[in-house]
Amino acid sequence: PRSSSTFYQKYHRLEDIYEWINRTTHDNPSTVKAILIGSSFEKQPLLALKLSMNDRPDKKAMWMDCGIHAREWISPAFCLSFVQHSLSFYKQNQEITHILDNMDIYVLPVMNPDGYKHTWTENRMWRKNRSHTKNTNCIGVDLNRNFDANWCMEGASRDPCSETYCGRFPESEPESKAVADFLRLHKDSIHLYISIHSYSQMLLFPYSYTLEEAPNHSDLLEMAKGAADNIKRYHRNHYVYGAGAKTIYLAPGGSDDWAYNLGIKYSFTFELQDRGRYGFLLPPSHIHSACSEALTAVKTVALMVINK
Ligand code: ING
Ligand code: ZN
Repeated sequence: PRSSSTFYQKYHRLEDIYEWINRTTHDNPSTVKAILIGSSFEKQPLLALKLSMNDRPDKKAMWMDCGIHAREWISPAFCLSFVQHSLSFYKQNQEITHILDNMDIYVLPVMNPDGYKHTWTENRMWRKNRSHTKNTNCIGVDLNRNFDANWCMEGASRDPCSETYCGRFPESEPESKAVADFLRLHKDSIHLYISIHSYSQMLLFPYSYTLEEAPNHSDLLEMAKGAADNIKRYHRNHYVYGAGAKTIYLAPGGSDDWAYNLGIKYSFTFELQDRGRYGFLLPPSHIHSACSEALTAVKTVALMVINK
């Protein structure tokens, strides 16, 4: 059960994550709400949690999604541990208390439930969602190429069999459409967007679809550097940071670039552990350190956004 301390040191199948969402809302009725933002291609619910500790008017908010890519298991594991940390250490830890007093936090633990389920039952290395395309036997769209940000240009593929297939049109997929719709609806309050991936230990920010610098590049660079410096200082681990296109590769249609262009000026993609030894197959014994580092990064940028 969720109460045992080892829950957050393991990976969990989809049904167990839904059960965890249910329990978390029931155990914290005044501070946590589940929001159904849509449903997946296979009709699994897309459930986000809203953490809100007070009714202060005009409060800022942040959005964090995990599990866009099915095989990146450390990502949903982090969303769960982040919510657990927030609820356990509110009024205990000064930083998380300051963040929650000044921000509502939306967390989508599994953005690609169909793909995630598939990695537990059929193919551990599946990346895309599980949608069907006419006239091909190939399945799935890369949800992080399906957003309307220079959609399907260099760095994505029009081939439905490719791992970076961009889909038939921007937001063609119910999973990306649900997130985009939610962000459009809440864009006036959401000041910080974070998407959690693995692996490679990188703190990335816009743009990934072009080599041009974002208008507030120096702000984003300072925030990512602050996060990487804190990870180095508190966890003795190394994270590379920078604009996506220059740091990793050109990739159009990504969620962070799209959120940025929507007006969410602090927008990040964090690539968690490791740097390639285990890759997507990060052993459960590494979950704790990977999540601690990611927590440090999220706290660092959230505190900086509150003070802007
Ligand atoms: N990396 C990301 C990917 O979708 C990325 C890199 C970040 C692309 C931001 C676009 C925008 O390829 C992984 N590991 O998925
Ligand atoms: Zn990914």
